[in-house]
Parts: sequence; structure tokens; C-alpha cells
Amino acid sequence: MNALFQERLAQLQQNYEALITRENEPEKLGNGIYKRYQYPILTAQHTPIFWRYDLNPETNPFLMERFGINATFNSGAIKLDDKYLLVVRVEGLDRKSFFAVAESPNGVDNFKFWDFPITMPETENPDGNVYDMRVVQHEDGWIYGLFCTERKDPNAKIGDESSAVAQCGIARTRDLKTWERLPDLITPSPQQRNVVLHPEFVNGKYAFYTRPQDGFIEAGTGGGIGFGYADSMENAVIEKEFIVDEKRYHTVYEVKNGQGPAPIKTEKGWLHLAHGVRNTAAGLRYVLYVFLTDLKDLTKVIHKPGGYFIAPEGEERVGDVSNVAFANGWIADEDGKVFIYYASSDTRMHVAISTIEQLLDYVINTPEDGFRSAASVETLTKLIESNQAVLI
Ligand code: M1P
Repeated sequence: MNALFQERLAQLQQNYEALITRENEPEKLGNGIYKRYQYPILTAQHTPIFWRYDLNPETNPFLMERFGINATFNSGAIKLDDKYLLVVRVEGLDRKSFFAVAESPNGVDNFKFWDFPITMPETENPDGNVYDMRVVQHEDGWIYGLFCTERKDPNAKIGDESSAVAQCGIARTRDLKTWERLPDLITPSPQQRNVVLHPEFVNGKYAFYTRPQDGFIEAGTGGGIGFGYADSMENAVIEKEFIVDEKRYHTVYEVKNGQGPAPIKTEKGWLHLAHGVRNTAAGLRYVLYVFLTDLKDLTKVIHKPGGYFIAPEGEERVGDVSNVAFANGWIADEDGKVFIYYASSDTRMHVAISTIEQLLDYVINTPEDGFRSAASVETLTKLIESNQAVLI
């Protein structure tokens, strides 16, 4: 082994160990709703050295990266055997995403990737790119992974190398190691992204949150977060989609929105985390928002705070696609703690911690969007007046 190789390897190993064992601290004060943690929980540098480098000095005397990783983001999340597991969207330098599991003993630090990425079987129509898995422990006993499968648009004009079709891929597993691929979801919409399986049967059927969209990027006439039923997962077909949560003019979800992870069941309703997209002069801005649906009628939104719940802050604002907060995983612990896993700017993963009690307080008692400046002033004036009464 040459000296350069040896020296580089020792340094890489030291940096990697220091990174993945670093303790993560919650912010001191926070906003009373959740506490962000200080450090990202996963970055490209958290991927194992033996993924990125050929460690044979004969074939790689300079110890060069042979399989560079660009980003680790948009993770599904599940707790199994007391371990916090993220099914991470890992993106290589070649722009292809794949899934890999990272495991932590406490949900906030010491995340370590399993040795091998997930080998996801393909359907007869191979995937161009796969990403953003929502992992759901369904009451039928299976763990399902619903994700976006993207393929080149077969109707793209000659020379058009960017038009694509997004659909919902479905796979199931018992252990996150071995996956059985099922046929892609069929819906009335020409494209689908951000599809999420509801964890319980509804009237004996599988229920899905969908995001109908006209094009690969634009939601267009697809009015918001949809909802639909399918009889089976082996051949999942949704015949009709209902819009549950609409996109709306001059809100943080005016351009499009999408369900985040599967909702959490609480005594007051189903708690949802979603992303909303608005337009700015600097491009699209993605933020997270929260809403509550009725326990019996899952299509009925019963509480919805105005504005965003989490927006990218500080360094989170910058990355491959800047100004993006995106979440497709959270874990509710038995003690009521909720681990909110969110990605910033399509680059890295973070965690914020809250509780069911705090999230319900937030979703029920935060003022709704009044959709006009005057309504915002009215809401604020009422708060100031009631605070004056308290302070006197
Ligand atoms: O780049 C921001 C996000 O864009 C897409 O989300 P949506 O379909 O709502 O526009 C997804 O590609 C997502 O992965 C990405 O984070």
C-alpha cells in the first residue's frame, strides 16, 4: 500500500467516524411547536467510505472517489425493533437516485447506512429514476413503500431529452431488506407524484393520498392533494380522486402541494404533514404545513393553520434546489414524541422534535389563513388586544 493511499484512507476514516458519531443537540428556545436539531442528520459524507471509494491500492492507487454521492435527502421513516430507520433518497453524481436505509439508536444522531443500498425490483417498464419513498406499516401486515418512478416521456418530440412521466411505484417488504415490487398505481391522472398509502383500511379498501398533475412539473388542473380508494395492492387502481386539500391563490401552496408522510392518528383527528409550493421572483419556494382531517371522514379537513410550519432556514436555504423544505417521513413514539424528518434544498436531512400534544395545539389553535391582508391584520389585532388584557 503506497503512503499516499494509506494517509488518505486514515484521514477519510477519521473524518467519517467523527461525523457519524457526532452528538446532535436541540435548539435551546425554538418556537414552542418543535425544536430543530443543530446538525443535519444525513449528508452525502455520511455514506460509507466503501461506497464511494475503491479501497484496493492496486486498482486505485490515488484513492479516488469511484462512485461519488451528490446528496442524501427526502427520506421515508419507520421505527422497527426500537431502531429509527430512514429510507433515504441517495443521489449519485450521475443524478440517479436510489434507496438506502440509515439506522439510528435514538432518532437524532448516529445515523449509519446499512452496508448495501436497497435493490428495488423493476416492473416490465424499467424505472429511469426512483425517489421520495413513503414507508407505511399497513394494518394488513405489510410494510409498503410508495415512491415516484420517473421515465422518459415516450411521446417526447425528437430532441426533447427532458420530458418525463412520473408515476407511483409500489413495493412491499417485511424488513426493509427484501422488497417485492408490485405494479405501479393506476389513477385517472396522466402523472402522479407524492402518493401516500393511508395506514388503515377505509371501508374495507386501501386508501391513498395522491397528487394529480397535468405535467411532470406542473400540477395544473390537478387541484391539490387528492384521495382515492383501491381494492387491492397487487393491482392498485384508483378510479376516482377527490381533492382533500386544495392549492389556493396567494398561499404557501398556491402552485402545488403534496402529502408528506402518512398521517398520524390522534384522538382529535388524522394529523397531516404536507409540502406547499409558491412562486417567487427567485423561483419556487417549498415549505411544510400541517392540517388535521376528520377521524371518520378522511376527506374532510377540520383544522388548518395559516402559513408554513417549517421553512428552510439559514444553511438549509441553499443546496441543489435552493429554498426547499420537503418531508416524507416522521415517527411518532409511544411516549407522544414526534420525530419530524425533513430535507433541505434537495441536499441533506434534518430532524425536528415535537409531541402529539404540541402538534395538536398548533394545528387546532393557530389562526387559519384569512386569504387577504385585511384578515391578517384583524387576526393580529385580536391577539394584541387579548394580550393587552392579560398584561394589564
Ligand atoms: O425540488 C423540490 C421537490 O420537487 C418535487 O416535488 P413536487 O412534485 O411537489 O414538485 C420532487 O421532485 C421532490 O423530490 C423535490 O424535493
